[in-house]
Amino acid sequence: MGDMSNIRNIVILTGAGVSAESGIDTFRSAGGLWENHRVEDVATPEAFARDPNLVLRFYDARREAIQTKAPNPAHDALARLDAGWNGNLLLVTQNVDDLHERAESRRLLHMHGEHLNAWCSFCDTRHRWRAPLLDRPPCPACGSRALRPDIVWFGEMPYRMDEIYAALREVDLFVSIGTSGAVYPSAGFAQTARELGARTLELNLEPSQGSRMFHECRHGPASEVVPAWAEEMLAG
Ligand code: BV8
Repeated sequence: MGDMSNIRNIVILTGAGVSAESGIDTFRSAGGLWENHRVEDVATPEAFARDPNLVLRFYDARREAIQTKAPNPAHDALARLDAGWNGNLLLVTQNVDDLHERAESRRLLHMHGEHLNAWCSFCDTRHRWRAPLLDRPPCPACGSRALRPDIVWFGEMPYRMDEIYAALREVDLFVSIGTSGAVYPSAGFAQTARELGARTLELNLEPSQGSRMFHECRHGPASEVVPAWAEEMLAG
């Protein structure tokens, strides 16, 4: 990892690979298919407008499934690092499961939304939601039947981008964990960090589409490579 003494501000980006060993399917290992639909064809506002029941069934199934899963050693190691790191640390996850929260990461944001939230497209309120949305339950705030998954679909603006870029401007070490580097703008963060002079590290099962952007890559299952890296950082 080279000279780590001057690392103070860390930004970590996680993707589906950090949840894979918890039993949550990644997008592209399963060929990105769900009932013969590509995720890019279901996770869009157009798909929701065209066939809302198909999209709601897709998200109801995944919302239910994540509630049967548990954090793995990678989530736990990231939470330990969050608790023990004296500098700035921001965990930006692309994942819409709640495993980082359940591992007790605190300095965390979901740039692509959360399965366990419902968003009312009529009154723009968000509600913690564990049940299905297929039967179009009424919004707790306005009573309309306009609840949708609180998920950033393709073509929609990811959440809290201003906070992410503010953190990237100060970053000393950018770490990408368990993501294929297939989707933007998240896939561009490593280049942004590198251009700003930060060190960049990839922890992934295998080389990603963006591996060449990283000063260092460590390949292996997240449950092994992430705890090893987190302990190294905490050992200073
Ligand atoms: C936007 C929520 C603009 C949905 C998601 C052409 C060129 C470039 C870009 C585009 C283009 N056409 C369109 C775009 C933009 C588009 C995009 O990038 N498309 C891609 C497909 C080309 N992006 C968008 O639309 C974004 N919005 O650009 O808005 C805009 C501007 C102004 C105003 C308004 C709008 C929005 C993107 C967000 C989409 N939503 N998720 C849901 O979850 O249902 S994306 C979804 O896929 C995930 O959230 C994640 O972000 C993304 C990538 O998935 P990964 O997490 O990386 O998972 P993947 O399966 O791909 O990889 C897993 C990795 O883990 C692998 O590398 C594997 O090796 C590794 N792994 C597996 N097991 C393990 C492991 N690693 C360690 N241990 C293991 N055990």
